Amino acid sequence: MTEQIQCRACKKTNTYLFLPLGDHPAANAFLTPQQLKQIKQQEQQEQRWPLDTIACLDCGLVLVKDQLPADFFTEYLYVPSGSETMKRHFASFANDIRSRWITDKSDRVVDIGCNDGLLLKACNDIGVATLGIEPAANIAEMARAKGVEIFNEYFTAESAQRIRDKWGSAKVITTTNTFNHVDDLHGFMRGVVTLLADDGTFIIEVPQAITYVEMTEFDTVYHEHLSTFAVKSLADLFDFFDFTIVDIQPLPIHGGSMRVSARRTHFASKESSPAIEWIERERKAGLFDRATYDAVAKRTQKIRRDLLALLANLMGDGKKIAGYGAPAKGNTLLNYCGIGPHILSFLADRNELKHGRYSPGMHIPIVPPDRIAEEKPDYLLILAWNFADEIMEQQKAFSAAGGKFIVPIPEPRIIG
Ligand code: JHZ
Repeated sequence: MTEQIQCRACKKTNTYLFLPLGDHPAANAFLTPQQLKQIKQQEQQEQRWPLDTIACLDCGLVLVKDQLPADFFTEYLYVPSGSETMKRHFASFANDIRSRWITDKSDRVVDIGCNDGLLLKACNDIGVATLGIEPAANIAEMARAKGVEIFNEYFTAESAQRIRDKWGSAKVITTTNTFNHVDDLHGFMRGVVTLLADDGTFIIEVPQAITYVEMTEFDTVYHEHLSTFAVKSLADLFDFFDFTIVDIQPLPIHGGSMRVSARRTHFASKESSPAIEWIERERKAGLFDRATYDAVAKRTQKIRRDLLALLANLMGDGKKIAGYGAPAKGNTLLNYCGIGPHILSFLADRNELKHGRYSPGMHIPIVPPDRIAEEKPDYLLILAWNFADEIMEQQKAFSAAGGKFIVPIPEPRIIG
């Protein structure tokens, strides 16, 4: 199982294909009833691509090589606003930006991949000027409805110049959970170099490779999530552009993320960069060793075996099981484990954009959470396990009535 490809962060070719998860459809391609009918009539499956998880043994980037065709999504169904955790997270991030990096009333924060504008609305509310960059038309409209100014195109080295010509340079560029969707990281960084003010700060939030490894978060990899970053991957990438990491904050969201701030090296000191200590931690955690990834692959296979055995036992006892959450990562897990509507009668999710649709590949119906009280399943498999606490808190009535939860990651367990 070796395949040498070039790492999209450090550009080296010391890569190791350690976890082939099989052929998967696009994780966010929830099917409409018409699309599902068409697939069934033609006795076809939706389009699939190999989901091969690869590690760069030089910088610790965990990456997927195969990608969806350009412009695959004309509309995007993920919005962060359905979660109270995310609302609190972005409100606190907005305050952090204002207190640490904004020095003048005219300073502007540009958020690349601003989705429905949750972060920028929080910035606007505390008097910080903003601009959102969002190529997906449907969610760009949601951001506009919150009063956020939007540039409705992809961010590239070329569009960065047009943005700068129209709005001026950015004092802060943020990008939360977008960097991990970008194939051409070097092109993206050229855009950052063009748009960022000389004394500006570039802040990204991304899932961390170290928690991917330690918690066996195999499901967070899908064709849109092309990269899970180590601090070393970012430090190596920024080095090409003469940027230095000046701050790293670990974040609990999305199962373990980090907020990394970088500035032009002449505004920062390489010698005192927090990256040095973090990279040492990553080395100790085995992020640059083949054996670490062999162990992740083994633990992933064990999760599949244990979860399927647990669900089979419950069904054998006549228990009714449904899923809670229809996150993208849930579709990696469902397709990898082969868990379909014969096991989970529905997936309850608060995101209205997903209601009435079917999960890609496994074709489980997505319904509003009210259905839990109507159908009274005995168990809820929490696919959005990164929000398990918030979800269990909301579903107190379900547990009070005797319902139990199954959390699949880092190993399947029953709660309640
Ligand atoms: P959630 C997304 O991944 C998509 P996903 C994207 N690819 C990305 O980069 C990562 O985030 C970081 C629902 N829910 O956020 C809402 C409830 O129903 O873990 C969501 O559909 N009730 C852009 O899709 C899903 O669960 C609730 O109370 O894996 C959570 O999806 C809560 C809290 C959530 O991300």
